[in-house]
Amino acid sequence: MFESVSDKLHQAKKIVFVTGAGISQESGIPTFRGNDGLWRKYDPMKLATIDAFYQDPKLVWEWYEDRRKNILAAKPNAGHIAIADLAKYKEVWVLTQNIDGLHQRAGCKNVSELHGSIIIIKCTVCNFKDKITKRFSEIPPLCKCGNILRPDVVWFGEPLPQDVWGEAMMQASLCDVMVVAGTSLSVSPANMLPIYAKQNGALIIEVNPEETSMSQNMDLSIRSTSAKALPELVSVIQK
Ligand code: BJW
Ligand code: ZN
Repeated sequence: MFESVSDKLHQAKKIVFVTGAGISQESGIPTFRGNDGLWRKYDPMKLATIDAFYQDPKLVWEWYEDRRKNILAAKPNAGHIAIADLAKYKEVWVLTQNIDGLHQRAGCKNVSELHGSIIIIKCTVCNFKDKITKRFSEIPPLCKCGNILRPDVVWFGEPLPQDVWGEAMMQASLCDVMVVAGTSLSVSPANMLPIYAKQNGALIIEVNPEETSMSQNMDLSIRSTSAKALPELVSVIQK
């Protein structure tokens, strides 16, 4: 799959992965778009905006509690593990749109969570923020200060955490190779990252069973799943 770019992969000093829901699909976590995607069943504007949250916090929280249960029971797959293995002997950075924490659970250290984390819960009013894995007995859960808690994720119309986005732009601009895996690249500003990498002359590889809006701009498109393709990418570098 990757033989045509093996020299560039070997020479690369910094490899950045931009990942999306597709990389966790083989861990049993549904994607958003496409035939089996969450947005086929649910309206994003009723679940993934701050207005929707304040309009019906119970509905939004029930959706998140279901997803938290599934995500906390899920395990990293061969795609997550391959990236973590590569990081043992190459400079690797992961810029993920995922909120599931599976890259970190696979052992990856340099992970920027562009859209936050479903495991971190924060208060809508005070500074409370903590990792909480237990199920909440009351929905919506309340903070000690009396206000509603929310998952520390980025909803539509909300800015990405400034420090995380700053780091992501820098990593994308400095890499020699960018691997874009399991994302439709339909959400901004994350979909700008391959453009920053390209502007810096990086080699850009896409791993996705389907074509995306940026496939034409890729140096190589691998039409396969990430759990199949990413271990192969790592073995080409190891040879
Ligand atoms: C596989 C596979 C396998 C399958 N192996 N591959 C008009 C109105 C309002 C807003 C906007 C607008 N136009 C543009 C915007 C901006 C908006 C946006 O981009 N909207 C577009 C949808 C149009 N963006 C935002 O609002 C962002 N914020 C922002 O811009 O702030 C600006 C601002 C500045 C200052 C002040 C205020 C604001 C925030 C975006 C937040 C996105 N949030 C979500 C939910 C997170 C929480 C949660 O999960 O509950 O993030 S939406 C959802 O989409 C989630 C994902 O991270 C994100 C990206 O999806 P992803 O990962 O690409 O998944 P899919 O499903 O799209 O694709 C999966 C891919 O995998 C497919 O290609 C498959 O083929 C592939 N695949 N199996 C490999 N096994
Ligand atoms: Zn509070």
